Amino acid sequence: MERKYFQPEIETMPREEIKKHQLEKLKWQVRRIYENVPMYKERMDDAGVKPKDIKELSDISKLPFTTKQDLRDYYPFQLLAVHKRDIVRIQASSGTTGKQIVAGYTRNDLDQWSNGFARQLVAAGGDEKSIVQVSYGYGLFTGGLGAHQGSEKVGAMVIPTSSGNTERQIRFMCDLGSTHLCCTPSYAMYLGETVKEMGVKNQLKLKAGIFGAEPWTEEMRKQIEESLGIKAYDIYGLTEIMGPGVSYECEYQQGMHICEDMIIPEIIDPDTGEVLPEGSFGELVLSTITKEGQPLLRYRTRDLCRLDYTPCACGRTHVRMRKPAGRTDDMLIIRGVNVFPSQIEEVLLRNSIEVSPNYQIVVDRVNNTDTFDINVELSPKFNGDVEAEKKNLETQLRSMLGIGAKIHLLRPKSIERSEGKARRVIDNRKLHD
Ligand code: DLL
Repeated sequence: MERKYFQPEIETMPREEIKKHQLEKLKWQVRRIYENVPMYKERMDDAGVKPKDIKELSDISKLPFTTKQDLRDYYPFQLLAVHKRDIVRIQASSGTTGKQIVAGYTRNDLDQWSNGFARQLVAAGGDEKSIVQVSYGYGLFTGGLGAHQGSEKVGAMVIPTSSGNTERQIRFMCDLGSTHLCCTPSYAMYLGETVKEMGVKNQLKLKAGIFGAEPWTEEMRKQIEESLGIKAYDIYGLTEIMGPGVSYECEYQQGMHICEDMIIPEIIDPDTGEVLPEGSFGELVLSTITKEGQPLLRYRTRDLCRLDYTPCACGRTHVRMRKPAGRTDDMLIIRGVNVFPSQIEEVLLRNSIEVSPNYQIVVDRVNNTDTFDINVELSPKFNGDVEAEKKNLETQLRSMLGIGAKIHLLRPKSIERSEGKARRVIDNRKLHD
């Protein structure tokens, strides 16, 4: 019989029990952090809050926030709550701006993280007979090793191809009969494109894909599913908390279940820091309540989403987060208007017969005015009027964004493909600051 959950007793735990478990772990975590991490002790003292003040779950809002800047300021080991010798792995993220940040994991932390990913693989129909091709990059980025160790935990056969060397990837996929593919959605799009060119779609044994690490739209999901003949699942995570597996989709795909036995989520107003009522849209804040190595309290992810506490048909009781709509720091402000790359992607994918979803946004400032250009590839089948298509896209974008952008339609394959996270935005304004 097909396995439904990886850890049924945890994944379907009644909500009252989840809350009890969370309160117990939160008290434990706050106490040890206060005793072992000087930054937190100082901040809690400044805020006049002691570990004994955490009496119920809502007391979490008394605790100070943690930001990415803190991870930079206390780089590399000053936020560890254990001795360095207990750390068995370092993962890091460079980001597009700023200094490196690192995250240290104990053996137990790695085991828990593996459980997070394993829950996703099983939810995506995986089991010990599955053949999982991991095409996320291996190394300091958490995608490769996270998917790898989680799949091994399920007992699947893992093919650690990492990203790149696309035709060879696809040969392996056909020859070894990979059933599950793990990579970024942009790389999945590229793989789908190459499968088509190689004419090998009928040789694939793929059933499902586990894609994350960057925002992607429902339209992109449809294209990937179509090109590879699979069901595509969304997985979320971040280096600072744990890589892929912080949250994951079940077969109903109505948001990603957050591993609430390990993490307490909150939604705050990104401007005021105030906790918002259930169901509100805002910034996701995460507290790691079981992590030993580098636990974080109220970490501001910068990701914007909504939490959904309504029951899920899959039987899992852990809260679902809606697909992050963007990041507070990804948001572009162009001529005073807030623009998220995901809005542009949505328009392009709506027009997928005429254009491909490969695009790049270029923003600059000329004579104190922002310029806003979007390079888009025409689809290989396009045989219409280029000028008319350009006008059509410009009109749709104006109505979506509220400001005008200049569209440049390019020949197919002229924008560089991504093997990891796609780089969609080139903001030249920063260079002049
Ligand atoms: O991207 C971890 C990961 C690897 C997740 C593989 C999923 C799969 P970072 O490089 O630290 O870690 O980037 C974290 O990526 O704060 C989000 O802004 C974004 N992100 C991650 N997953 C998703 C997703 C990994 N499913 C940052 N949808 C996060 C939208 C995502 N954005």
